[in-house]
Amino acid sequence: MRPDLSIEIAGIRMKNPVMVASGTFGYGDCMDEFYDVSVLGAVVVKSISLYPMEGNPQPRICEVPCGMINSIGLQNIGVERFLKEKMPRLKRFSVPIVVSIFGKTKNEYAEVAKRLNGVEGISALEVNISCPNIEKGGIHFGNDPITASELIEHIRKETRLPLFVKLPPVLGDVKGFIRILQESGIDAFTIMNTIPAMAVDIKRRKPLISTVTGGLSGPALKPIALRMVWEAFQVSRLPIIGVGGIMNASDALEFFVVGAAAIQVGTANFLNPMTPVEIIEGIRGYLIENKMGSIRELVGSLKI
Ligand code: RRO
Repeated sequence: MRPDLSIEIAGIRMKNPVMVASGTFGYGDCMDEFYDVSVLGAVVVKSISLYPMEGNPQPRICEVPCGMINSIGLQNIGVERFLKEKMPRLKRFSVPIVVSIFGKTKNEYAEVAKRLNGVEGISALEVNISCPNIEKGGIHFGNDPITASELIEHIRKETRLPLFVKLPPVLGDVKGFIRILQESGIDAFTIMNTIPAMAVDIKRRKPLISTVTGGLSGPALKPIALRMVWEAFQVSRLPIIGVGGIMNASDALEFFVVGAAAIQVGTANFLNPMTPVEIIEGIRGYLIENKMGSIRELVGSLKI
């Protein structure tokens, strides 16, 4: 018998627990050249702000031995153009669309949420309180659980859509953060964003990206993200979406075992766009081999 890969998060039914992470799939414009996007559990689009943003100057991406560093700086077309130019095509994918939202202020986040509320084809919002590459907003809301909760309560007033919150990686007290934030009206945690990092060109003695520091992603993140998901799982009554350095099915399986209800594939999309599809097949194979009827049996099954 084929195992059941389907899950439900915040009332959203997904065929399987494999999503693509924000910023690694754009607005889905060219990914359907590689595969039928409707095989995915869900798509998270690049963070959208109230007004268009140009992003940071080049160079804004560099490779490092264990992954890559980016400083895109929230480049996006703004909520109005997103709705007019991108949503009509995205909703035809017949896959849940999660829109990542960003603001420089509480009111900006809330305004973006308001404009996305009730739009056909949008299943949830992922509140990005963890972008490491901007001077205002983003990470400044993610450093402390009280500030983050106030932001969520503000956004909650403007939308009936389920809210995922994407956390930063550097939290002193993960359990304390989760305990407070889960009372704010959110529906799921996305753990985690990139880690502030840098790289240097020693010939020129210059940073490899224009903003000096950026966000590290890729394989280096996996052990850190796993530990965060595991700690969050101990105290969370909400589902956890695990993300960080997932390059193959085996990486993804580790996240389910430590408590993730779903996962997101990020940097791996740049290396091999087929990764999410291969991961779905790999998870299915593992469940068959281990005689498990459902992915849900695996979640939080770590033996200590
Ligand atoms: O655009 C970015 O520079 C960016 C964002 Br919004 C984010 O959430 N995480 C990241 O590594 N880069």
